[in-house]
Amino acid sequence: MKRVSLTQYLVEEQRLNNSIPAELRLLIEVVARACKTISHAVGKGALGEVLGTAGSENVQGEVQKKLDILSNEILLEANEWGGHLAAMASEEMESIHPIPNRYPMGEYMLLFDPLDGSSNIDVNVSIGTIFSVLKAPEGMGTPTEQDFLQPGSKQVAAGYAVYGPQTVLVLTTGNGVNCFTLDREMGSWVLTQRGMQIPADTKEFAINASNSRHWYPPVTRYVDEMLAGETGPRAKNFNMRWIASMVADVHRILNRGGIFMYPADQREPDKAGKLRLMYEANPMSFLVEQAGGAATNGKQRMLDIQPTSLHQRVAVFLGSKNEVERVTSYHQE
Ligand code: P6P
Repeated sequence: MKRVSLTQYLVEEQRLNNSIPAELRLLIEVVARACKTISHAVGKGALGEVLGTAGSENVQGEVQKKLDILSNEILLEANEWGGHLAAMASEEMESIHPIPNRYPMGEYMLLFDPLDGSSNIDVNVSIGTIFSVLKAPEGMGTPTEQDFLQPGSKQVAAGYAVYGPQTVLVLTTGNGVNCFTLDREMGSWVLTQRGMQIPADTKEFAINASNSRHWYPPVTRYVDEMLAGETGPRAKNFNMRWIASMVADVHRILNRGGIFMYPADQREPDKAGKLRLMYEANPMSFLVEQAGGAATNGKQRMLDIQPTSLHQRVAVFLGSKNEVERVTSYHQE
């Protein structure tokens, strides 16, 4: 098959769908280059003296790994000078990161979880980067947190990189989902899957079952029915996977279907689960919908949620459409 690079894909997409203005194309290529750099650092493992904790906590109160901070810095430095961004926001930073005055401001805003799945870093399990792109509001002055608080339906691009046996970049700009594999010898991203589609039905579910005693009844009912297998109300057997890296679980679902769940539970109802809306749930939900799947917080479509704060958490149900609709319907009863 003729190799199509990320650049060629983006140029052709712009020509065909006029959906990737030059500045957005530059942004995507800069983020992709930063993911290559992160992949290189991650790949060194213990040889790179980048494993272990950094002795600090992030805004979530989570212990930061050295690679969390390094990945965040790589993304900030890569994106500051290009003139395509007005500001950035990251899981690893309390407040937004405006573009320094010495650089021109652009019309896009980038949000990211620089290294998702941190608990897996030191044990060599796949981790990744998640990113989301919004347009800066018309007439915006100095960017504020409020300018970021747009529903996920306003995203103009979203993607993730998985640093695993292969390094892949999965991307949507609103015209389907495509996967690029890093050719490490050439240092280039090569298109390896066009138009990824999630089957509407599945036999695989992903949830951290150690939290089951804290779940609300709709989730307990939904999971118990699957555990009952072919003799139960679903009349089929299900399999379970939980990698504890959202990027890896979502990548599996984009490739072969499944449902990913991180529900709100009774320990901290106000926090509504663990995952963050702006730079985890929204970009993944955009990708999943573009691949024919569905994504809700158990009550409403994820991409319709009006954010109220930059680091707000949300319950997440995403993947095979028929399963997401079923578990969401249980929440309505
Ligand atoms: P738990 C990783 O820390 C993360 O944010 C997601 O990537 C992952 O799906 C989830 O948390 C894992 O959470 O509670 O199973 O460790």
